[in-house]
Amino acid sequence: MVLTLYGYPISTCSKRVAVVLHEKQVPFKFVTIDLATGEQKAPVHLEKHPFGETPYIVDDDGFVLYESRAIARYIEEKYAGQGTTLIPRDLKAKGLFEQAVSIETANFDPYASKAAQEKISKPAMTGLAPDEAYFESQIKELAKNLDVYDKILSKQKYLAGDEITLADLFHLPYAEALPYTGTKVIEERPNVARWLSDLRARPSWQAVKDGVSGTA
Ligand SMILES: N[C@@H](CCC(=O)N[C@@H](CS)C(=O)NCC(=O)O)C(=O)O
Repeated sequence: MVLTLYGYPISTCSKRVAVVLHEKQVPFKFVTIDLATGEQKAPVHLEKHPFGETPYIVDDDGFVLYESRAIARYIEEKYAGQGTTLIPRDLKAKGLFEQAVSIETANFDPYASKAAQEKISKPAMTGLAPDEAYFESQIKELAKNLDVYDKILSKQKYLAGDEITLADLFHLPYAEALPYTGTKVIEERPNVARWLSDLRARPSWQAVKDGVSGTA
């Protein structure tokens, strides 16, 4: 048996897990849960993910885990000696990694995800026009935070130092989506732009950015 990732090919959270599986060179099966028809709320999936969301994994021994960032950490620790090292082992480097993870969750994801959902997912899923004022309010907050990112990234290659970590990869799904909203918050900040262009060029991201598929 191999690890199975249950998700939706173009969903940001499924891509967040898949990019890590590629970095760690872990073969996986991919099972599509059709978000467009609400399949994630079917009892068979609620049994595994009680919040009725995607993604979740069923590991080769039957172990079930949901929440994309928790899955990413589990994969990194299970396959610590394989592929790219994505969580530092040294105490202080690990502290800086945890700091970077918190920055992504507190200062990037809430604004980037709401902006992308308003401008891209809402019209695509409901046919409703985006609320431009709401979109702009999210971009304004994000821009303030990205100014700080730009300073941090003027001194180091990645968010936790000079080595790539999960904290960097966690940004990729919404960083990829943002330019499609028409915003220039990334390209207007040279160090942020350099950092993301480096991450987006990685073979792991190239393999999943247009849609996740299994490798086993
Ligand atoms: N914090 C969760 C978020 C999960 C989530 O929002 N998943 C979305 C796809 S990106 C989903 O399944 N939406 C369908 C729904 O909520 O019904 C994670 O990172 O895994």
